[in-house]
Amino acid sequence: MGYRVVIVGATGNVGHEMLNILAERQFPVKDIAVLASRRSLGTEVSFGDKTLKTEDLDTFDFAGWDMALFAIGSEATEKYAPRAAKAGCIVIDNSSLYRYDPDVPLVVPEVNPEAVEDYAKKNIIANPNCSTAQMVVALKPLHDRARIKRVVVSTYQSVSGAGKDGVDELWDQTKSIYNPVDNKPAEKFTKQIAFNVIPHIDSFMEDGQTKEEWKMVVETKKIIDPSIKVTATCVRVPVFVGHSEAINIEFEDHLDEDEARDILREAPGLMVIDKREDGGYVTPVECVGDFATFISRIRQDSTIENGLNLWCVSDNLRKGAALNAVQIAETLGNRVLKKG
Ligand code: 11C
Repeated sequence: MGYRVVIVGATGNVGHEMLNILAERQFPVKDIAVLASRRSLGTEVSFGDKTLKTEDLDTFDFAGWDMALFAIGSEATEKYAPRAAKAGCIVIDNSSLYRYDPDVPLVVPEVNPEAVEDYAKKNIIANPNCSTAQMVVALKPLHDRARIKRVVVSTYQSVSGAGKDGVDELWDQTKSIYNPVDNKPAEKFTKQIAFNVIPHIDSFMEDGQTKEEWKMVVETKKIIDPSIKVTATCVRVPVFVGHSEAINIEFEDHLDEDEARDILREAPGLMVIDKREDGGYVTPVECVGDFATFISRIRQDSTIENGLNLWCVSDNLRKGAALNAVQIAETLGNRVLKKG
């Protein structure tokens, strides 16, 4: 028993975390293949106490494999995911390519686990954007109790969301900023990221929103409820790992802060740390490597009839990407494939 699992993009940040999490959660793996582009071919990666050699994505035969966790960009996904899906291997895709396709379920297992059962039209299941994943885990139990009308969210997103180049740019700029000889100009980001914040993630759309902001709107609707209105401002901050969000929620029904705190404490995937004292909240450096999404600063918004504010922090490489993908694999196993 167990699953034959492929990791596509095993040498990247997210692929690496997928391997760690499969091992940490003791996912029932029967066989595992780790794939990379020709450029990284032969690179070794760790899986538990094993060392695996990457194989060539271009020539790999997906037939006979149960599922493939894709952690490569949209362009490469477009080339390889249909090939895997056609060969009967279910694709769990971390890119944005299929998220908005009505024939592809977009799944956060704490929120809409039943949606994995709709995988068969394309043999593909999509993983949401990191900033959406952590927010919907917090919103769903509150929506079930008091019906959310509108969400206003501001994000504080770490540089690892932009990949290894983003992490390197923050590191290099931070080291060099007071040394004019060695000054590192902005390359990955559009402005200096060290000791700064940038109100721009992904490309601009015609209406002035960025694509990252738009993703939070449409993905929340697809995962929870199309009637929820969302407006977002997404900001890059000089933090290596961990996205933070200040979320303002307007409900149809009254929900007081104590009941909201109790609901969030009981909800799957969440950890409430909310003491009204110095340090009684979670910051991104404390969430790194954790599975939970942390909720702090729960309080009434007295400027509207039924409003709450909260602070939400999560490891964007985990809940925002690799952990959610592995949870989808677990859900698919438990609900559909049943080989675990
Ligand atoms: C960031 N949220 O922090 C992005 C990274 O659609 O999967 C993930 C982009 C995506 O830059």
